[in-house]
Amino acid sequence: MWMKRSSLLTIAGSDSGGGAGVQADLKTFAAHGFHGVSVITAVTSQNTLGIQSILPLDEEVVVDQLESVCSDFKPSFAKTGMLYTSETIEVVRDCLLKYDIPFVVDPVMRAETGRRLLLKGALSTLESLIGSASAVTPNKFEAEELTGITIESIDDAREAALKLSEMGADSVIITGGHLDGRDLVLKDGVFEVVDGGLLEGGTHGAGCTYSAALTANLALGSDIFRSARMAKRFVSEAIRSSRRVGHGVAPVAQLDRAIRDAERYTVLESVSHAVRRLEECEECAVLIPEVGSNIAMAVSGASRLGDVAGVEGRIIKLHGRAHAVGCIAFGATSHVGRIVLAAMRFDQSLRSAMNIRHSPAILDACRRLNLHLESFSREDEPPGEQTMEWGTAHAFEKSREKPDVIYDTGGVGKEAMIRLLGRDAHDVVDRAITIAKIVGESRGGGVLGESDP
Ligand code: PXL
Repeated sequence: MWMKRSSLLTIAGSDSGGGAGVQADLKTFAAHGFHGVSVITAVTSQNTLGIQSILPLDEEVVVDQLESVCSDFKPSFAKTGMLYTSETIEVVRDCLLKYDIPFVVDPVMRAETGRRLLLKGALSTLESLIGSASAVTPNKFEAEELTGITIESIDDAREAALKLSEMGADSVIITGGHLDGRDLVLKDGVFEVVDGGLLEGGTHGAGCTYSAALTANLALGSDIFRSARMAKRFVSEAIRSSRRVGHGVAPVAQLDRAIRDAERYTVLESVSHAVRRLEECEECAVLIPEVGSNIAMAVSGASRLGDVAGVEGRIIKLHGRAHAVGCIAFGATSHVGRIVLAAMRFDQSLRSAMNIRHSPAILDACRRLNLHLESFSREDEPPGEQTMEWGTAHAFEKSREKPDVIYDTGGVGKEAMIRLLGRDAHDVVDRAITIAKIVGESRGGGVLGESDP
């Protein structure tokens, strides 16, 4: 019976912290649309602060797992990570050759903390596994240990890659976290450098994620050069999306492109709808400050302004109504976008904000709604800071509970301002509309003009 091979196999250690190893590989396979199967070689007890213990599993248990998955799923590709002992490497090699499964070797040797993930005496057995691999993906340190060549330049990396290909691997990629972010790919004597630059973000699990993404792209039928470019793009995004989930190094976050695109669409819809409600609200013009207003909302895990949607060209007051000047787009507001990004550093669920006019009546309405208000003074701002980031962070640091409203009373040439925070754009605009109605009622039901007290 012909069967499409749609699963991928990882043979690696378990990382209880969910950042590297089997966990990273399975998430990466899933993000590429594959069913992932796994053979665990060792159980590491670890968190974002480091590895507390390592328990290698007996080779018999490794063989049992290999037989279970290879005999049924017929994985189209496999990848290896932490193998730890010579005995494990040998049984893994035998099984992959027996079932004729092409594989990528990520020659995992040490954790970031320096702890060994491959026993000293196992290096030469690992070399024999590399000899049968479709691709081997060492970082600079692993390539140095495997070849004895010190790598300080891309030319050194070329020499090391040639030596690794002489071991028998079809292709070699020396990954560039330590080579100014460049990866060097070699196949059949042809080199390609994949640029990337050094990225900001947590990197725990980046090596595993890279080699798993490479494996997925090879399984999808791309050649090694394209697979290397795609894997680089995937891991870069995973590093940028990393979150500080523990007290130490942030693990990378593998995001399914379709899910991410769907979330971006939902955010745009949410901001659009909120803006429409604001424009339709008769009382809301009172909320628009001289400098204009904006409503921003970020995707979950946002870390840059490109992840925050808002109104291009702001919301202004026109013919007694709030009026959006431009379209809703990501990266459209740096002012309110920075407030959202700063708030998310304290509470990831606070993904939306709107700046509104400062007035005693509006502050009073916020208090009547039992919102938690916090303020900052521009005079306290240290030189060289971005006001929105500093002011928001300062308010959170001062506050004993999560602030719903952050305001300041202005400064030289700076309009005083109130910022409403919320979970999403609907949440924020609900509050804005309620505040505007309260202010309107307290003025005797009339629509407010410029002279709100
Ligand atoms: O990133 C290398 C790696 C691979 N596999 C496991 C790990 C680590 C790093 O800590 O724990 C299980």
